[in-house]
Amino acid sequence: MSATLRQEYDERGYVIVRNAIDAGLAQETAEHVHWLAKRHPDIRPEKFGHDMLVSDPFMHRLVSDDRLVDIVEQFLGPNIAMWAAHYIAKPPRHGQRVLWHQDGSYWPLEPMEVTTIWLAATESTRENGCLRVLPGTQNNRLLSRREMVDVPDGKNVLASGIHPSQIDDSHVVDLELAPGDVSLHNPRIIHCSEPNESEKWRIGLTLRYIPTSTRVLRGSDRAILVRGAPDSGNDNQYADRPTFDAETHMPFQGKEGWMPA
Ligand SMILES: O=C(O)CCC(=O)C(=O)O
Repeated sequence: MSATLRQEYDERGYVIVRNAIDAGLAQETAEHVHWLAKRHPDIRPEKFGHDMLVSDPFMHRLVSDDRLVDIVEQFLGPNIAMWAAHYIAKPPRHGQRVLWHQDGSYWPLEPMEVTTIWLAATESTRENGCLRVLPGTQNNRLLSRREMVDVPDGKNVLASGIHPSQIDDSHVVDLELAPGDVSLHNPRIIHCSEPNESEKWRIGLTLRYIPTSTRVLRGSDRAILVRGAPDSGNDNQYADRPTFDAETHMPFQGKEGWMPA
């Protein structure tokens, strides 16, 4: 384990890993969003969530990529599942904002042992609404949903957030990333992102990795086992390995490995 990576993550609540995956795979990830957008014109691309992705061979291929799993193994140990994937893909000019929040406020996990990988499929900059974090707030108490405010105005990816009066953003950090870079963040760190009013897409993929010993309290959730074994101490559910089908899935490099033998 890179001691610096862990130290930075523990001190600041986030860390950036440059070139975590190659440009070709980042490009395929962006293409996946455009492919999904054609199939689901009724769903905003900031909301391409886990249910749409959990049986998709490209998503299984991506989240199981050794380069990503090797990173999270340093935080989570040898038995790892990816419990929730979500594309937050902000289209040019009218991409939605994400209000200030702590991820753990929303999650049915016990204990809250989880590391997010935020994967940049395109450039993610201040201009197009990159992720913004408040370093050090990973040491704050996790707020409950009742302590947050609802903002159901249709302009936000999440319809709730921490009340602005509770936010001191004087030390905010913009996590500007290039395609293929990732950032990792702690489930307690306070973070947000601004709308995308630029001419460019901002495509990010959030991947929530857990040790298989973390109990998923919502029985309907299916995680993707990416390394090691399930834990006998819980009955977490796992998705089957999907089979590539040209009618229903986006073609991708290596799809042959996902076809029947
Ligand atoms: O992608 C974004 O803009 C926000 C991501 C986020 O809130 C998260 O990863 O929890």
